[in-house]
Amino acid sequence: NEYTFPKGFWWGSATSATQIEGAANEGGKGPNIWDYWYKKEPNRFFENVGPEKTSDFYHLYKEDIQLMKEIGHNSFRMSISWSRLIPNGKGEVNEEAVTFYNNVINELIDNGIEPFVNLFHFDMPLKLQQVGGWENRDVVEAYADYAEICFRLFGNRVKKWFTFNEPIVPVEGGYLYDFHYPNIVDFKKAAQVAFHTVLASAKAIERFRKEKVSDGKIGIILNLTPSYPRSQNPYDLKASRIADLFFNRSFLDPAVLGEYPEELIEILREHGQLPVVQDGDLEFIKNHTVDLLGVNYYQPRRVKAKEHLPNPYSPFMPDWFFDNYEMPGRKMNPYRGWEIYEKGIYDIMINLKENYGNIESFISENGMGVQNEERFLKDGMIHDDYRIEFIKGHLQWLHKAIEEGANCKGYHLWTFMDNWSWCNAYKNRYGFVSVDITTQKRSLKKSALWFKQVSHNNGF
Ligand code: BGP
Repeated sequence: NEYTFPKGFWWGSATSATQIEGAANEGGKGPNIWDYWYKKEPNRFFENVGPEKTSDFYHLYKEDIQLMKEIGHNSFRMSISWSRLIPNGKGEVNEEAVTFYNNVINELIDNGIEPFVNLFHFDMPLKLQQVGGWENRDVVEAYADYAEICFRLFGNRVKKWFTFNEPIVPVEGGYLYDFHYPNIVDFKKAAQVAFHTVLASAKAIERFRKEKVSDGKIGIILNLTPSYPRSQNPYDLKASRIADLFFNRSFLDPAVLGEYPEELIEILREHGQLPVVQDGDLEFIKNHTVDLLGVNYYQPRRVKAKEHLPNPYSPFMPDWFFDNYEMPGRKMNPYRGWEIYEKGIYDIMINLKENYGNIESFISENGMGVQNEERFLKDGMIHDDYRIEFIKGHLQWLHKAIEEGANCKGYHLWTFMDNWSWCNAYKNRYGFVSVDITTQKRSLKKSALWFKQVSHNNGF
């Protein structure tokens, strides 16, 4: 090997319940916001493909776990669908769901694959959204109860838990930029929702530790988008620092350090945008930080100082403080449109090492979405050499960070198999395994065979 990773490195992939399970109206599952929104507006982004069937993991999980094993997974991230387990969000537990998740967890373990279980991946139970979702503090308590139920049911076998995946995305999508339900644009509500999810994560951690789920660990998964200024001039630097405060540190600091950055609080105070916080909340957050951090990394954020002052009568937005900057010559994913910047993964890891106590971490998502991937089909296999190059490029930088002391324990690709996604149905394909959505036939892509070798050799 030219690049060998630390012994026991976690090789695998990530998924989420709504995106892979299907069976949305089966097995006693209650609706979540995605089932509801799709039904209400099937043409919004969904192109008439909803989450009701997706890749049918609910029925095909055994076959899928065999494929995971075949391609060298030693770990796999899934999420529990809150509204499958507890159809109304609180109250009665659905026994069919308990059986399903027990079966999946046992099947993974029996095949030598460690389950990493996430409690919330964008999928608010509809009943709870109807009372305000994360805007409503009661939902924080309902979530803590749900978390505790999961720890009690599955904690004897699941040793890696995550309170949230990308909690900032429902804030941005649902309350700022109009791409998640309830598609409201209101910064003050966004700040409240963000605060309540940070608090909810801390409450789940409290329940976890009270439960003493043996030697398990609990973490959070954050999408970190390193913020790079156009230049070193003080205006660009400030713009970049503020973007970092809004989009990274608003969750990273309270989750890992237990404290919000002072400068962020000052900005919100100055503009009258602070959320409602009860006595004791900040101390509670301080006392319930994570053991483990999952990092989802797709692309950086490039930022420059504002060219025009924002209109003070327009609604307050993070974008008052910076403009996005398209760096000339940046490398783009030609099949989807996101920037590819492999070194970002290194910068994130070094930042965690230097400023976040070198917390135990892993890459919990990284991946390359490709539209119309069938065009790379040759002899029955998708030859996704671009994905192999993408993964390699990121792993090389990750390796360098580890050599320099970063405490990174693994790499999970987004995603195991092609699946339904929030705002593009089946358009962007990311999987190691391709899925024909009419027949549900699975086929390994070339990257899956390559990854099998990487996992087998613990490097490449
Ligand atoms: C992450 C989410 C995933 C997944 C991925 C790809 O932000 O955690 O759920 O969807 O992005 O994004 P997309 O499907 O929009 O291309």
